[in-house]
Amino acid sequence: MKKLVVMLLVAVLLAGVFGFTPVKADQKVVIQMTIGSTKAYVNSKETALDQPPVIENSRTLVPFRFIGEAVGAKVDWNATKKAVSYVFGDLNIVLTIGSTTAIVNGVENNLDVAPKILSSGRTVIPVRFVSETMGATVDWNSKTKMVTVTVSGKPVVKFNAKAEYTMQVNVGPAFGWGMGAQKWAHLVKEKTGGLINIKPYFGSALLAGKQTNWFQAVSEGSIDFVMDSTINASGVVKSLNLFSLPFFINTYENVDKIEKGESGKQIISEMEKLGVITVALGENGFRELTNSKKPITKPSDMNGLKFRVVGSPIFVDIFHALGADAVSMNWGDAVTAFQQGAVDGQENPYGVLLPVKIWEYHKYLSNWNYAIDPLILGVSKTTWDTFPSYIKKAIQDAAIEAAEWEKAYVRRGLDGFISINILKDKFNDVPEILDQTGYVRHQGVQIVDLTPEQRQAFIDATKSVYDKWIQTIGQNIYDLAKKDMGQ
Ligand code: X2X
Repeated sequence: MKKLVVMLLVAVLLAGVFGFTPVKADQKVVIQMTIGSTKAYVNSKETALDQPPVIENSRTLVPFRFIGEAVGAKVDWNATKKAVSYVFGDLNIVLTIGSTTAIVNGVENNLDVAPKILSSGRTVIPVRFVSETMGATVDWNSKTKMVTVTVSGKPVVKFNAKAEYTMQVNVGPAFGWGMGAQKWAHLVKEKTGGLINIKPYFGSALLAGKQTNWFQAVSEGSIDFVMDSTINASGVVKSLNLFSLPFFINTYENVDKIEKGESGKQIISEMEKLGVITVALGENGFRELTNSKKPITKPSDMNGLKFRVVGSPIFVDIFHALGADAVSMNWGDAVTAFQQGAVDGQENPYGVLLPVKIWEYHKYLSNWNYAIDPLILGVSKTTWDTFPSYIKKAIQDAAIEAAEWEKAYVRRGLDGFISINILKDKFNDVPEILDQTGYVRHQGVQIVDLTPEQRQAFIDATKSVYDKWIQTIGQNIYDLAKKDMGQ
């Protein structure tokens, strides 16, 4: 009886303070708050805040206790640690004053803005992070400066991770690309407190070496993660052939502009519709031409030579347009073909030429930068949809970091000092070989740098490829890419 009276009293008190009855985790709740206003609404019922919401670093901060209790979470304040905690269903969120690290079920998440104690003496926290982590949606009306949090009423379900998640990688672990894949897996593990364990399968081991099958496997969900080339997916995602259009994207600035631009966004959203979520982009690199027969300075030098290309039809068209013979082959078979002289040449970036020791097979290299292949750091949508938002965030943050390192690693020495400085300043990494071109030359390879006139002859010879392939890529994507590059 006494207990009941106390409980009733508490309920009355709460209702008095907050003007509403706290809700349960499985109820639908709509909370509206406006910047600078102490009037808030919970399911249309007006209530007073003792501290109005504020904006900092483009993020809305709201009183910590109010939002937690309005959503229906249990809220706690630890004065010693200066930490706010929310318990909502199976979820446990801890935010610390002044810290941009939030801990969600033991997993670290980065915040754009740290919780703080305002001059009013009230603690405020980033509303979007807390609400979205609890599964609510957040709307921001920039006109009225009102933020609306809608809790859907879906109960929070504890996340059960698989013991192992698979990752497709076409090359081996010693390539910059392979090291990038390991870095991504490692960072995901670290950022998720060991919960998400990704195992890279090198050499397309899960695809029996058939590198051009990865997109299909990832989109179907038979492989969870991928760090692989756009070339190997371009048979399915036709717009990816943009990167293989001969002599179209000829500088690192241009590839960066496309990746960040509208054309890049469209290609990524096309892949998402097909079931592959791109969380970051790495790079294989500008593909250069090598062979065992002679220096190549003009298209006619390629007559009668047979080149190994990837099993992506645009490459066969390009080599035929240049008057050469081309044979499609998986990477797994290519090195044997170089060894046995079954082909005279091939094309691949420095990031592949060095670890494969191309000088053991080919003594001639032409720097012609004719195509580039970004690497997609992707997740199967089937797998992605099983992750709570805080896990998704950890996976994406890890991918962005791994891709930045990988891109700088494969570009090092090929873009002046830009990438060398990124490696050194951001990653405290000084690789042994900094001058990749010089290193290959030092191994006895004769390197041709095409003059602008020589390059023009290759461009002229491959014009016919444009007529056919712009249709396949999509005129719209092609036009957007030109715009992105400022052409
Ligand atoms: O097969 C190739 O040439 C490689 C390693 O560059 C790709 O996977 C596209």
